Amino acid sequence: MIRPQETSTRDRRSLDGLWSYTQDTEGRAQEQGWASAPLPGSRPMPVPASFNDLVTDARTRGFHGDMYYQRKVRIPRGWADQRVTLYVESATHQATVWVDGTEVAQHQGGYLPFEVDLSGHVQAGDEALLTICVNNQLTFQTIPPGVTEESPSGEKQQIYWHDFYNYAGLHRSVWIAASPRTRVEDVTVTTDVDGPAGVVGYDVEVAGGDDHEVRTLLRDEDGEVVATGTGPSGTLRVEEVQLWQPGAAYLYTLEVQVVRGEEVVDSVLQTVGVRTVRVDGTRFLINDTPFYFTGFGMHEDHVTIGKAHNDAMMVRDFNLLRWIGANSFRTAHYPYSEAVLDHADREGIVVIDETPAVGLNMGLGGGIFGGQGYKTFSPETVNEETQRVHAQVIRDLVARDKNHPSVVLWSIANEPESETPEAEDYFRPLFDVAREADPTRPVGFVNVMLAPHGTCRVSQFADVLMVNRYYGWYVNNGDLASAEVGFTQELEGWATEGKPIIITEYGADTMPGLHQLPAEPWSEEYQRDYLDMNHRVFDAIDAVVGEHVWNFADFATKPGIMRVGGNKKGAFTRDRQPKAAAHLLRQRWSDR
Ligand code: BDP
Repeated sequence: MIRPQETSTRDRRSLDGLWSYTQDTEGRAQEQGWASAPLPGSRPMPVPASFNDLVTDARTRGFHGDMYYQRKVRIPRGWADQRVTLYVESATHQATVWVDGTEVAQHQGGYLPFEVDLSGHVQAGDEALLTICVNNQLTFQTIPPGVTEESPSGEKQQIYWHDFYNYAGLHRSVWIAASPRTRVEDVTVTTDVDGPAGVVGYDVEVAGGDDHEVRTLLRDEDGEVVATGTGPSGTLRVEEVQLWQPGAAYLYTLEVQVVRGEEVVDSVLQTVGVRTVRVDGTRFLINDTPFYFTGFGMHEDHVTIGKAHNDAMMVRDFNLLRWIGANSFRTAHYPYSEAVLDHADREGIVVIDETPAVGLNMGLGGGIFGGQGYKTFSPETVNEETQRVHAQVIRDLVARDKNHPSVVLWSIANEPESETPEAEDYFRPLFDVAREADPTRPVGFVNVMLAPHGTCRVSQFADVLMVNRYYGWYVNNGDLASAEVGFTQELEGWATEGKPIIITEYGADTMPGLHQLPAEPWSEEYQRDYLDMNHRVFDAIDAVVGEHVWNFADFATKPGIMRVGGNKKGAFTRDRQPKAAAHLLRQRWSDR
């Protein structure tokens, strides 16, 4: 599918704003026909937003189940004879959609978009009642997984094994869009470099008719056409190409036209950054130049709006990345808004793109996340059906993000159980799925400290070793000298694998404003000393090609004895002001 866009043949309307919203606390929505009439007892709910932090009572905030969003939609009169679709960028985690009471779609997975063909359900010029039921429950067959348990007081509790609050709602924009019936349905772009020339490969899928041809035009940033092509697939050669480089983005625009004679039936625009990505031994090469990742694991997480996308917050975050000298980030632990990847493309920020497969590790329960006593992989827990859903999420992620030059590496899971034969069996085929979906980018997953070098059975499948390590925090807390010895030893082990290593997480919880000399855990001084120690370890090992501090900013988690108002490992506070460590990072990264 093609994201809604405005071109000479396409149009779109944002449905962002206030919707009506009701939680189905008693499970009566179906029998009472909520999808075909105004919602009972509704309250206004902004889209995009997480619902959780907008409300003031604990029960509503922590609700897990079906919640209904509703609004009226006027289909523009000019859209007659067009294919009218609904595009939902994110409904966390499941959605059912009705138009005037008729069910038109269901979708699984909270962080990737879906499109609904509304043909036959709406009329140009008319108004329709749009209802979306969003369900935020996690099960062993969802990605990420979770389970519902009954608490001693008889309340249902949502348990999950990931360390961020299970925000839910319509987190990103919702659109209605018009496109021609004979239309571009998908575009895949690949890029290569041949001396001073760039080679742009394209593959176009057309739907809704055969009596047409495909034409492509590639324009530079000044709008000059630099190459043209015909046919649904081919290559365009750009002499004296301007490469997309980390920190120096250059974006061409590919126009894909479906033509009948001289008539342009459909026109779609796709930005293109010409760059190559390759792993060579222990080096990670972008445009055949060794690249060292500096930056963060981030979260889509903000005060009040929770996991919603917001352009102002995004621009602030990217300005901070630039200020601190970061060249990259990982979309921990789920695909981010498409707007964020567009911005990374424009800003020349490199992205490790991660699926929402986080928390497939019951071994991490140990008091941090609750939910103890489960086996990770078993017929009753993470099983073949989960693996099928996981495979689909990988395909959907690649389908959505394949054309972003900023994305250089796929992470198919964060910290899963990886030291057991069951894990090996579960992950082997998923790496194949990723490589089949995208043969052009390296694939990896993020290894957890519970599966140190020599015990992990999944890293054999990865092109790049991504490891999260907390020497000096979760182990050797307060004893940085021992942490340095332990971490060095382990990394020396990983370095013998002959693959590039990215430290995808290292960090120490820090209360902003807490100062202690000599430094002790939780103080701003300790966070600095901790980072310094880690950097000494990385600098001594050639195979280390990147460092992503955990986390960019403090973020919300569910309550727990390890969390004080959320996770405090941010280099920035949750309202995006620097802790002392941010200045240290700025010095280190700006000097590189
Ligand atoms: C790792 C997880 C990350 C957590 C972090 C932490 O990948 O999501 O937030 O540790 O404990 O286990 O701070």
